[in-house]
Amino acid sequence: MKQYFILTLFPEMMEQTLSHSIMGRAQRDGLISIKAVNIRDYTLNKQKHVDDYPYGGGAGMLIQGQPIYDAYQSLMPQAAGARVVYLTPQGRTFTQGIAEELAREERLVFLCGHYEGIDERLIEEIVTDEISIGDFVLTGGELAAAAVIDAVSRLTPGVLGKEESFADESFSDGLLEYPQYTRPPVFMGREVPEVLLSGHHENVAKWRREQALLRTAEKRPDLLAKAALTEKDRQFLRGHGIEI
Ligand code: 4G1
Repeated sequence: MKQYFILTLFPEMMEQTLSHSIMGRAQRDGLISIKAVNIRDYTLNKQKHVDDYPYGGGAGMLIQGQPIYDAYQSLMPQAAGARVVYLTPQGRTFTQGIAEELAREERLVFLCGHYEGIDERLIEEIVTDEISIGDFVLTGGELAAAAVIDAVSRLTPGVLGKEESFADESFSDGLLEYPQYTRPPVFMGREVPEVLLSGHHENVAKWRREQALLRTAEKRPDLLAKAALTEKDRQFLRGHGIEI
């Protein structure tokens, strides 16, 4: 059982977000568990404030160290020794490789910031990993934590069914998906590529590989540079004037 502990001001948001589809099934199947702790439950003032002004002035507020630290301590001894992942724009950018690294852990603690972030001393004291899901502005770290938990859970044995995990393998070679079609054979005057209707499995596989290569070269050349390509793939791309 993979255990996730989340320190957040919005525990219901985390529980709800992660209760659907594959994540919901994984929890019901006892493959993963999610315990979201409300940082606000650990405030010591009667107004239940968790934030305060930054020393030195400036815009916005910060979550104080004390309620986060006490919320973290409430997870002991269950989460003792677990890595503590702080979702923050200053972290290393999340990748499938980092998901694979985190999937090896039995227990993970996630810390979600709000307002302008959290007191630096709390980061120094408990955080082991700083991760960002990308360069844009969010209201809080919750959606970032949900994205990381989803990606890591999919790598946990049993979480995906046979079909689902087969479909996932395509990303592992680092290419984009080939174009896909379902019924009907003609939609809005557009036909499904003939090869897919031919029943010729070898030709279908070849077409799909080539489409994945062309599509990745066109839309995400950065991925192509890192992809696991065969000599045949390289030859095909060269034949299409794509140098790698
Ligand atoms: C400066 C984005 C601030 C945002 C520069 C991706 C963003 C956590 C993430 C911000 C957050 C940039 C993330 C910004 C995030 C404190 C609470 C930080 C929300 C907060 C590019 C607000 N991946 N953002 N600041 O968005 O937590 O993980």
